Formats: sequence, C-alpha cells, structure tokens
Amino acid sequence: MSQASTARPLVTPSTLRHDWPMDEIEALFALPFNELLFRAHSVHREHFEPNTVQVSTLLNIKTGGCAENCGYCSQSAHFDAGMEREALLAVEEVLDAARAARDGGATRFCMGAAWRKPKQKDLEVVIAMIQGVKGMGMEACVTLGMLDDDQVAQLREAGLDYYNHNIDTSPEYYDQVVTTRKFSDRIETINRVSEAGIKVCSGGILGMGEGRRDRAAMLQELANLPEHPGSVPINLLVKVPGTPLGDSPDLDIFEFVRTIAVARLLMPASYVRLSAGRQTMHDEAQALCFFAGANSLFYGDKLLTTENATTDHDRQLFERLGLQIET
Ligand code: SAM
Ligand code: DTB
Ligand code: SF4
Repeated sequence: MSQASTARPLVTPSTLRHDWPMDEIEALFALPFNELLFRAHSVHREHFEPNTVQVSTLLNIKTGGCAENCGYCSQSAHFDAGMEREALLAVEEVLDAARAARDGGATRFCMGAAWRKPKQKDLEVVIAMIQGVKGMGMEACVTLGMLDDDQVAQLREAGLDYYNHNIDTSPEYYDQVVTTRKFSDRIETINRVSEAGIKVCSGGILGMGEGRRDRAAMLQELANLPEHPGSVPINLLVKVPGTPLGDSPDLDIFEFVRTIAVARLLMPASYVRLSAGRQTMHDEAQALCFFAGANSLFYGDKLLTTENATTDHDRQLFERLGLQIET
C-alpha cells in the first residue's frame, strides 16, 4: 500500500463530534502525559498514516503596515518591530517562489498578506496568483484578513483550496492580544469561507501568556464549529522584539505537546500543523509532536517575516524519524 494513498482521512465527517464541553477538554489536558499521548497517537492512527507529514510552503506576498494591532505580529503598523513595508509582490515573482516550493516537495503553497481586509484591486492580483499556483498542480492557500461574501465568492471561483484565518486564542483572552477586531469577527469570516465550500485552515498561537483554560477554550471553539477546519495550525509564539508580546515568558514545551495531542483528539480527521516556533524547538520536542498527532508543517527556510527551521535540517529530521512527505 502506498504511503500517499492512505494519508487522507479515512472517516466521514458524520463520525466527528462538535459538542465538546469544556470539562471534557480540560480533563484531557489534565491526563498524565503518557496517557494523553497514547490516546492521541491511537486516534491519529485510526485516521491517518502515522509516518507521513503534509508540507506547505509559506510566502509573505505583502509585508508590514497592517492596520490591526495583533500583539504578536511584526507587521502591525501600531508598533515598531523594524519591519520595512513592502507593496504587494508581482504575480511572476510569487509564481517563481511557488515553482521552487513545488520542486522542493511542497504540495500546498500558502500566501500571506498583512491586511485587515483586502481591497478589490489587490484581490484581483491575488486571484491571478492562486490560478498560477493551481496551474502548477499544487493546492493554494491564502491568508488575507477579513472577507465579505463577495470576496469569498471571488476566491471560490478562482479555485482556492484553503483559507487561513486563525482564531489565535480563547474568546476570553482575545482582547489581551488584539483590540482592533473582535473574536466574533474572526468566526464570521471562517463561517463565510466554510459555507462557500472553501476549506478552512484555522488554529492559534501558544505562549502568549494565556492559561491552560484559554488553550482548551481555543480548541473547543475550533472543534465545535459546524465543520472542523481541514487544517489546524498550532503556532508557538515567535517572540518578535518591539511587539507587545515580544517578552512573553516561555511556555513549557510539554504543554505545547499536550495541546497538539488534545487538538488531535478533538479533531481526529483534521491535519494538525506544527507551525511557527520550530526553529527554536529541539528535535526531540518535534518528534513528540509528531507522535501526539501533528502531521503537517511549514517547509521552507522562512515563515512570513521570521526564520523557519531550515529545509536541510528538516530533511535530516524526516530521515532520522522515518517520516515521508505526503505526495
Ligand atoms: N493578516 C492576516 C491575518 O491576520 O489573518 C494574515 C497574516 S497573519 C501574519 C497570519 C497568522 O500568523 C496570524 O493569525 C498568527 O496566528 C500567525 N502569526 C503571526 N505572527 C506570529 C508570531 N510572531 N508567532 C506565531 N504566529 C504568528
Ligand atoms: C499560521 O498559522 N502560521 C503561519 C501561517 N499560518 C500564515 C504564519 C506564522 C508567522 C510567524 C511569524 C512571522 O514569520 O512573521
Ligand atoms: Fe495584520 Fe495579520 Fe499581523 Fe494581525 S496578524 S497585524 S492582521 S498581518
């Protein structure tokens, strides 16, 4: 049996739960570490080939000057993280990067823009990028901020596979992280995208000073959406100097692994992505994340504005762990 043919979820969404109460989720977090990992790994094996990871490559297509004040972000215009603003990249430049990503093994190309909401003239350029990426045989994902119904319809028409829109943290902790929008704004865009038939990529960031209850509540929000997000990125905060959250205390790495495991248990058929933060993570921690149910990552030397684990390092890590890249 080929690795790739068994890598897709094996169950229908009807077998998935969307009614997770907080006490059950908190009880999962409170399990002894080995018990939690064993349960998560067992569920992972029921739904996915356990030695395969899906890889996506990121490109920031529009940098800096963003009107939102997300406290973790280097690209907000509200604080100075030393980021030079750049205009939207040209389509050809983006497609050159996409071709290189495909040749390096990526199956999905994710384009990010530092916008609160796209303008029509910019959306038209992004649509040309999406069509170009699709034409190369890759899945296309974009993350452009809030969308209205008309914008969602245009992206769907362009053949977009995934829209990334993270909820980032719990509803209760949200205003400690960002105040220029509401948690409910995020959920509205996610629901619009999902109702239009575009797959949702949504997750969050750990290590922003939130508590375990916030991590549990964030996963509850995602798991209790009408449909589980197809991809759930779990980012470890990249501490960017100059941002309000740049001095946040380190999160215990076992708590990070636990959150991956609980995400796997709550959303068994979703790809759980070990996202930002791998550059500062030990290989052993990454291996635990893969055991706990992470089966996707960002592959490429750069994330959006910060460094990622290098592709050389990742190739060696995959080799050492016997992991295959999903084709
Ligand atoms: N502006 C769009 C938005 O916010 O939806 C798209 C780009 S934004 C940079 C995409 C996501 O990157 C954020 O939702 C956040 O989860 C993640 N992110 C940004 N800065 C980060 C950091 N310093 N550490 C970890 N994740 C980060
Ligand atoms: C996601 O959840 N993480 C990615 C992607 N979706 C867009 C972004 C990570 C950004 C890390 C900080 C930076 O490089 O600016
Ligand atoms: Fe803007 Fe997105 Fe950064 Fe928030 S995370 S400041 S919306 S680019």
